[in-house]
This record gives sequence, C-alpha cells and structure tokens, in this order.
Amino acid sequence: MRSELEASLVAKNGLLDRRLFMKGGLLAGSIAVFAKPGRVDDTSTEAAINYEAPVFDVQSASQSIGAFLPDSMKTPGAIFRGYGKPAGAESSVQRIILQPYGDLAPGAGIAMTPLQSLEGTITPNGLHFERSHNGRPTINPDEHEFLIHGLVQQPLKFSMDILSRYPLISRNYFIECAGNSFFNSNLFSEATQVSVGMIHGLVSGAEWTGIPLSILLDEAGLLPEGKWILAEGADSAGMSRSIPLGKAMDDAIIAIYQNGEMLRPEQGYPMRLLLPGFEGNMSVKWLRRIKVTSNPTYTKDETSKYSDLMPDGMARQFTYTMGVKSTITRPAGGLVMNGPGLYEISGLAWSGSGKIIKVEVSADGGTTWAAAALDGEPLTRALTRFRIPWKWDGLPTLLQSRATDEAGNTQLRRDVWSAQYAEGQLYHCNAIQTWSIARNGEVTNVFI
Ligand SMILES: Nc1nc2c(c(=O)[nH]1)N[C@H]1C(S)=C(S)[C@@H](COP(=O)(O)O)O[C@H]1N2
Ligand SMILES: [Mo]
Repeated sequence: MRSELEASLVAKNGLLDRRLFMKGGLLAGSIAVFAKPGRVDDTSTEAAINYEAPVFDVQSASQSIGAFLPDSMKTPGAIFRGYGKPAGAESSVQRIILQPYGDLAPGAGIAMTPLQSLEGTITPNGLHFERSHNGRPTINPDEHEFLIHGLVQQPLKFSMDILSRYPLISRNYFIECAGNSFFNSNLFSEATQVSVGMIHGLVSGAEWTGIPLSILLDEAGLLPEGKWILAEGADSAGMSRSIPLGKAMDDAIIAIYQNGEMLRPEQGYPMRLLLPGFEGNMSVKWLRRIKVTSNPTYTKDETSKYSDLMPDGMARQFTYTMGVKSTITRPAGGLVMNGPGLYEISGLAWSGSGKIIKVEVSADGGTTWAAAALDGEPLTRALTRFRIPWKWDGLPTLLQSRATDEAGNTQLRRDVWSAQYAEGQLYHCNAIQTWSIARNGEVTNVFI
C-alpha cells in the first residue's frame, strides 16, 4: 500500500493522483478515511477534522450489536411536520452576518454562506448568501406587478399569476457578489483569521427556475434604438442597474423558483433578475420594472460603487463578468487537521465566463501543482466541486488551488492580481488564496 501511495504522488508534499480514491479496492481495509468535517463557527478554532475511521473487531462488534439497542429503537420517532428543518445537532451551521453600519442601517450588509460546513454544489436555500442594501422587503405576491417599458412597441405589465403561465426553464447557476473574497483583496496588507465562509462565502449555487427575459422583451417588441435595459427593485434601496441588451437577450432569466421552491424573501421573492456569471449586484431582487433605454442610466448603484480604481488613478467602469475563482473549503481556516495521514482536499471553483475545465492544487505554496478531480460534469457559470487525495506528512505546508475556465482564464497569484489595481481594490478579487497548515494541524489564512 505504501508503495502504491508513493507511486501515486503527483506533486510535492504528498499530493496524490486524483484517481486514487476512485479505485475503491485500493483503499479497502488499509486506509482510514473521512468522517464529517468538524463544525466551526467564526469564533472557534477548536473543531477537529477527524478522518480516522474507527477500527473494530468484527466478531465482538456483531455480538454487541445484538445486545445493545440504541434509544432511537425503543420509542416511536417524532411525528410529521409541514416543512422540514435541519437536524437539531446541525443548528450551529448558520450564515455569517456582517452589518457594517450597525443600528444605523441594520438591513444594509451581508449574510455569508458557511462554505466550510457544506458539500456538493447546491447551496441550501436557508444558507444562500444574502447581500441587501437596505433590508429585505415583504412583498405581497398578489399585489406585485412587473413592468416592461421604455423603448418598446408595447409596454407590458405582469402580475405573478400571468407571469407564472409562461414556459419555464431551470438552470444551475452561481451568484457571486462583486465584493466576495475582499479578505484576500489588496484592501488588506495582512491576512485576517476567519473561516472560508467569511472569506469566500458571498457566492452560492442554486437551481433557478424562471422565464427567459428574451421571451418577454420580444413580446414587448424592442425598438431599434434600445441598446440597454434598466432593472429596478421594489426595495427601499431602489436598487437599479444598467444591463447591456445583449446579456438581457442571451441567458438572463426572470427567476421565480430557487431549488424547486418559490424564491426565498432573501433572494428576491416573488421575482428577481438573474444574470448568469455577472456580478451579483446586477441580478436585481424584488424586480418591479425593466426599462429599455438607448444608453446606460448611470444609477447611483453603478457610479458610487462597483467601479475598479486602476494604479494610474483612472477607474474602470462596468466590470460585469465575474473572474475565474476557486477555494479549498476543506481543510480550511478554522478547521484543525487531525494529525498526519491521508485526507481528501475538497473545494469549489466557478467562472463567470463559462465552464471550469481544470483545477490544480499545490501543497508547497505554488511551486508544484497537481490536477484535482472535477466532481461531475462542470456546468457553465455554475459551481464545480473539485477533490484531490493528499497525504499530509505532518510538516508545515501551504495549500492553494488554482482554477482555469474554458475561455482560458486562470487565477493569478495574490501579489500579481493586486498589482493590476490601485491600493484598496476590493471588488472582483479572484486571486489565489493560501491556507497555511501548521505542525499542530491548525489551518490559517496567509498572504504569500
Ligand atoms: N433590489 C435589490 N436587488 C439586489 C440587491 C439589493 O440590495 N436590492 N443586492 C444586490 C447584490 S449587491 C447582490 S451581490 C445580489 C445578491 O443576491 P442574493 O442576496 O440573493 O445572494 O443581489 C443584488 N440584487
Ligand atoms: Mo453584491
């Protein structure tokens, strides 16, 4: 076994061939693998990852199984309930809430997805990140109206009832806030010790169901001068953004359902715009109108924010597409490695430009790289899970991941990414991020 493991080494410091865990027989009986990752909250670094499967004597185990009945087998279980909830023991899995303006504007802020506690690529609806500029409104779906007007032949007004009679499509897409990963941006000169959810948790993945916006715009009849749309939300922030008509007619959706149920209020109930791969801000929630215009409207939300300052003092306007990015979610900040041994590194990758085609992992701070396995068929502008086996020798190590998308974009080193912008750039940070593994197994966020 040892020599087979050695033969599987593909990069420095114990990274193993991505196919190793697919050869089931190789592992049977010889390697102790995975339990669930430890639960963490952002104040604790106590939780351990326990990958050691307990070894037991089969004979005595089968005797004691007969003699011992767990309490759950002695009384009837709980009765039915109308809407399910996570198991009680999972109650510490919560969104990470930041309210930068405190009581002045408690509804302006973020609630981040706890990526360290999740697996797969679909974010449970109750844990989808929320970014709201002035709280989430309560909207009565029976009274909500959605208007299409401006440079169209025929303005249209939809009730939810009329809208839901249109043919629907379902697509798996991520939404990512332009401010995601600001803890890795050049807003900071020193790395902050927070969980992976707090660094990268302004991204979530869901199956969205709704009506292609192109169908509704076609029905309204676009006038030739129409080149842009303005989308406005029915919240007290009056969030509004200009969107090039090309995107609106391409893959934009008026989303009504999220992972099979009606949108959550946090995500824009009863309807939102969804612009796959574009910065989350443009996917206007609680959508109330779309106006077709000849030019961008230059709303407050796209002039006071969401521009990128360059080193020469000029600002880049309208950076729509989210860059290619990845993050290792396990092991990750706040988790502790449970001694040397064989682990599975697991993480997420995504790109606003299309499909992820490659994720590489380094266990020596970016000197050597190994290709991770992509779990399932990568989808365009959706989260992709990657995994790679790793034999940690117990020495201090620097773990990184680097994703490449089908357009050929690859993540840059943090210093190289930073040098592209003026100091204090926090939007669109898709630089490589580094986890440091200490000898005692502690995982911390570092800048190298
Ligand atoms: N009406 C409205 N739409 C909005 C916002 C808002 O505050 N109001 N926030 C935007 C921002 S900045 C982001 S990143 C996404 C977040 O979507 P989510 O909260 O469903 O994750 O919604 C966008 N749409
Ligand atoms: Mo955002």
